[in-house]
Amino acid sequence: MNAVTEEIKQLKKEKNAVILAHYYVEDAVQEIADYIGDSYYLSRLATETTADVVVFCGVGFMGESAKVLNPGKKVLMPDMSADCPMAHMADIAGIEKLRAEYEDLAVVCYINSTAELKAHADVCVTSSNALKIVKALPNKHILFIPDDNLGHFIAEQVPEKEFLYQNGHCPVHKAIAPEAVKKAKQEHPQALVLAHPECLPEVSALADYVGSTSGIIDYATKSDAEEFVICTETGVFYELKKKNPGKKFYPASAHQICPDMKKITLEKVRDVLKNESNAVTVEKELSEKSGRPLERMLELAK
Ligand code: CIZ
Ligand code: SF4
Repeated sequence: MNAVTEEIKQLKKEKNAVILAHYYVEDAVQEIADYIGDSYYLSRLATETTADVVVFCGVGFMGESAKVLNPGKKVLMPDMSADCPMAHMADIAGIEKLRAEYEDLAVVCYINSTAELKAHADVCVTSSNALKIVKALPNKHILFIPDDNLGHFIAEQVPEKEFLYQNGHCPVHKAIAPEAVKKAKQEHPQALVLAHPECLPEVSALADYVGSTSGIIDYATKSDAEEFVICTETGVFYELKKKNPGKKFYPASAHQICPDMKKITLEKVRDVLKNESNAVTVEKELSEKSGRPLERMLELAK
């Protein structure tokens, strides 16, 4: 065990802290985490933990959601500049304009968004429960923010509703080109293609399975297949390989790396634990307003 890891272990005990890591962070950070998962699972975990301090190894919107769901907990972010560009990709004035135009509009906000955007939404969704929730809404018009690609993926399965978008996207998933996926399929003809719905519709159309990061890991683990082409951030390879040492995993392209997730290092985890710095704060009114669509999500997803 290296010195930094040893220090983190000590500090964790001293401060009664828990370390949560997203699937997309560096392997070394996933290795020292108490729990690894997707953003929603980790935010919920923060509610259940008896720890006094939660270190959230992920990007800004994740720490923010964890804080909104657990206002009494101290949530620390190893790097405050680790931010998801997609989480900001919607325009509040535009949302309000559309509300005035369409009387029955429902604003559906992917959980991968800032608290400010959530505060302007009617309901939040994750990639796993979006279909169920959109179907359960009485509204015909759905403004899906901020991720167009997830929106399109859901819209295809609910043809009776009309979807509107605001051009948001994840640059990492969007950069996975359908041509690269086709090439990877040719190179590995036995492999199944597993994709995240943040990918372009042309990529999802080529996939054998489309689902959340946890969905992809479960699918590969339960499958009889031996080889897989993975269309999401390559951080998931850590858990995929751990759960499936005998199986082979290939990225569809060389660029499936989220630069913001990779800002989290062991040294930064140690420093925030030591100094109890980088605590997430969400102002009370914003916390209440963004908490409402999250609660509605939990209600509708039951
Ligand atoms: O693209 C991301 O950042 C994802 C899939 C996050 C999450 O866990 O929902
Ligand atoms: Fe944001 Fe995409 Fe990075 Fe996820 S992978 S944090 S959606 S930029």
